[in-house]
Amino acid sequence: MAAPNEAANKDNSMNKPIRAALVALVRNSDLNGIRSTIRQVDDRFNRNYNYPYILLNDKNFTDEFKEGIHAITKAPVHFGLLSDDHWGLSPYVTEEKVKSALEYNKNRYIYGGSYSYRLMCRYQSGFIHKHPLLQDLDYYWRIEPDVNYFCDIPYDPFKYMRDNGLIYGFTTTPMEIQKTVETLWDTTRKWMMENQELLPEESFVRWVVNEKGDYTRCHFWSNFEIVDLSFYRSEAYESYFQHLDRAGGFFYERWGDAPVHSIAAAMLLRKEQLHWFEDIGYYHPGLRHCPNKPEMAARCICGPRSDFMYRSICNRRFGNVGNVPKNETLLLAQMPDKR
Ligand SMILES: Nc1nc2c(ncn2[C@@H]2O[C@H](COP(=O)(O)OP(=O)(O)OP(=O)(O)O)[C@@H](O)[C@H]2O)c(=O)[nH]1
Ligand SMILES: [Mg+2]
Repeated sequence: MAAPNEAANKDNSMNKPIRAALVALVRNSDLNGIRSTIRQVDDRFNRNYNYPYILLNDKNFTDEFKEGIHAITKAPVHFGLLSDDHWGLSPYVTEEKVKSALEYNKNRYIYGGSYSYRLMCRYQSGFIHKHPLLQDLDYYWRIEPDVNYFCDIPYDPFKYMRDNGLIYGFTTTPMEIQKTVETLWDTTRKWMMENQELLPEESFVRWVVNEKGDYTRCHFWSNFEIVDLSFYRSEAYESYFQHLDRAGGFFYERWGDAPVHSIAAAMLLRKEQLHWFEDIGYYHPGLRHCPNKPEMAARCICGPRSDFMYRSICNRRFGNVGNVPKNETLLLAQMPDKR
């Protein structure tokens, strides 16, 4: 049993206000889409809490944009501009090679030829948590334009994360398109071998690598994520991001922030620190999750018929695999990805 003082401290920290915000990277042209999202987040959850919204852009937000946002929510809103050293070409790649990679990939997969999409993925992987507007936050909840929140959320997910020692929360778990991440796992393996002291004693890495050493491409779809930001600020995460950036795959391939965040979470955290918000019904173009448990479904306006998560191979894998000790992780890291 905890000593009385410890118990009092614990109670105190449980009741302390949470430094958290809903954060989106958006363009001025996303005004309608992000208004729709904010309205739903307010209706479903935030009208009871008034967590601030932080909207970030690589260009100055227009007055029309700012007015449009203030008109839809009474929560505080902060508008931020990205700095040039965060939004741009990686210093480790050459323009010529990037140009030919975009040309080569333009018809191979969605956004294969898009330069700005790659800037966005690199930014969300390595820089968003360093924006000055996020520096005092303990948690962020990422939102995007044109998504739907189907269910009332009658509690505070940030508090739920904190009170349960959770680091990463998600709603959907798709499988990444192979061609966008051809060398991501081999690059990751290299980092693990070179930075063994940064690996935890136990991790959930088996979610992203199978027993043969092949990358499963399972990832948390990061257009929704609730994260304890100390994770992205950690030495291990930063070292991993720098290693990926040096390898050039954000530009030469199309490494997304979703597989990057997810590999990092699986490799550096334990299963108990990850949480599926099954009760948060969610839609982003392409995938839809609608809870089927009666007590959850009662709070939702969707039907579970075309739900993704109850058929998702990666969600099943999330349930089936457990933590592995570091020596096993290192054995897996020595196996080349044969796919
Ligand atoms: N400021 C800014 N935001 C961007 C840019 N590109 C994408 N974003 C934002 O980054 C987030 C992810 O971009 P999306 O285009 O939604 O990428 P996605 O979710 O992979 O794909 P779709 O939703 O299918 O287009 C969204 O919040 C976008 O508004 C950009 O060039 N500038
Ligand atoms: Mg999107």
